[in-house]
Amino acid sequence: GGVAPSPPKDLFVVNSPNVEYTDAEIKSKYTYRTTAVTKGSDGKYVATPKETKYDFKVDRKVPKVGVLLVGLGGNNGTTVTAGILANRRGLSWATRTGTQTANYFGSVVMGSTIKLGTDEKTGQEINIPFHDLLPMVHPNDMVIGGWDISGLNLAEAMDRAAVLEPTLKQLVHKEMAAIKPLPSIYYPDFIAANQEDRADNLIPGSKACNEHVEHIRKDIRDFKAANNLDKVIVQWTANTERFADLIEGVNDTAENLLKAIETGHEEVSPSTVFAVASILEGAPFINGSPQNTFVPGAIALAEKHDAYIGGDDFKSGQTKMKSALVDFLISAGIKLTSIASYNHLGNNDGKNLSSQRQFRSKEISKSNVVDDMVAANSVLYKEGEHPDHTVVIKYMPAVGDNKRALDEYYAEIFMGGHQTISIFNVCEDSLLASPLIIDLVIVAEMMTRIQWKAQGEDGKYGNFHSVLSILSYMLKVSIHSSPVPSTNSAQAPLTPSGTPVINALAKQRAALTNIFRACVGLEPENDMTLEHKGL
Ligand code: NAI
Ligand code: DG6
Repeated sequence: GGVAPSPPKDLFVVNSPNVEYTDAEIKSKYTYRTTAVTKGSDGKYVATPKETKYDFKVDRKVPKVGVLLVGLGGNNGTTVTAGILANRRGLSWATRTGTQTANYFGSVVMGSTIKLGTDEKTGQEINIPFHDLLPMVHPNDMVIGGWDISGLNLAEAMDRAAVLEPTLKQLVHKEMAAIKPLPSIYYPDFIAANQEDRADNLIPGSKACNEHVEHIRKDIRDFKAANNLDKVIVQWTANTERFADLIEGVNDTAENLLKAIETGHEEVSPSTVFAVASILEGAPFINGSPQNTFVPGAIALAEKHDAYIGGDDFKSGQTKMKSALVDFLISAGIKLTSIASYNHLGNNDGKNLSSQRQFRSKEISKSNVVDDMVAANSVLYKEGEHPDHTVVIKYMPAVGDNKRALDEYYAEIFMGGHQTISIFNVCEDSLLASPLIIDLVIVAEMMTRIQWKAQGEDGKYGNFHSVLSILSYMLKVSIHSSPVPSTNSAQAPLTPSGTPVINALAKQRAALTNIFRACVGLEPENDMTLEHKGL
């Protein structure tokens, strides 16, 4: 299926000697300004402004892109597919409150704007759709497919998900019914036992093996050929798995991981098999669930093959609010002392998470999202001091996909006073996650078409690092290259190797917009507005 990609439209050009447009490329010369800090023998910091000059190169040809979702028949899989179909056809449907038209609300790429600059005459801000900053893929042009251990076609699966309005479901029924998920791999120990009754669409075998990797690689190739695609992106939106034990000699290096797959080691999860297959096939792989799919060996394999990976766990509601609110509180000089995060939901995700080991994966990813903001403020927090933080998830079938998240933020204010902020966040979980799935595809794909190098170096342009940390705005936990292996399965996400983790939402968005701006030779967005503060 699918339609031919839309031709790129340039909403703006950059008028600068540092930017060159050719039919095939946009090239920019960019000066990256940072501050290098050293500590003198007298204990004083010395801050030195530093400039590094880079050349960026963007491939302007928007490719025809296919998206393969693992877990296509789930709530997210069916919702994002129906949403794209509805947008592609410009559908409107009747609801209790009136006519609703398809949109991409909740997608940072499709729904938000960036400041291009200020109007020379009026001094007013000129804002443009984020999507127009670079020649990005349009979601309407994406071809969707994927795997599921449940064999329902997508019309039946969409009914089971109980997310979308019946009037909309009717309009997309025919196209949805024509999509049937490919059989998938199922290693029962990795997801909750309560999922067993939907596992009826399986590739034979219940542990990792080379045949499974090869089967999935062939699925990717076949999908690409059948739909005449330039590129395929694979995303895990299947059930949350338990953490895999990190074991030396098994999943610590690329070679050991491949050997562990070959010998059928029981600590290789289905999601890791999908990641390995995608890496070997050169298809970017994104993990939308919290488990440690990217064991050290998988990251090393991606680095070895110059393949792109991103993860972990879609950051859709409670955690997105948290990474904005905690940043606000601590940046405002307010001492946050505890966060109590409770939620209940009644969809299949909630059912799977009612099992302790799968809940533990989610608890870890939901908990480690404020550390950087706390560590950055030595005025409020002593070394090692941390707010209390607890995460509770309960399965409540009656509320379905309509997740309720209750958060209490308790903080110390001036002179021993206290502030309590209580948030009650109600949302259709899959309607929040679907636009993130789209953003992850668009941004990951865009990153495959950007190359860069330090100026003055004779060397060739290079790719961004395999681990696409730029995706972290959409994801809860950043994965890191070269992590330290451990044998403890209930650990925090992979240990960093010197790459600073940024959880603060505004900083993550700034990284996304400013890296894209650099590609067209524009300075980072700044809000100094000196032009309006004149003498
Ligand atoms: P879901 O349970 O409705 O869908 C998951 C699908 O994966 C099911 O259809 C299941 O049959 C399938 N599946 C399980 N194991 C599989 C395998 N090995 N291969 C292929 N398919 C497999 O869950 P939902 O709501 O769509 O969420 C999907 C994932 O995304 C969950 O892990 C959830 O925790 C995560 N997530 C969801 C967010 C949201 O807002 N909806 C946000 C953050 C993460
Ligand atoms: C309830 O915690 C179920 C989870 O799957 C979440 O809905 C999902 O991880 C979204 O997380 P958050 O914290 O961004 O709302």
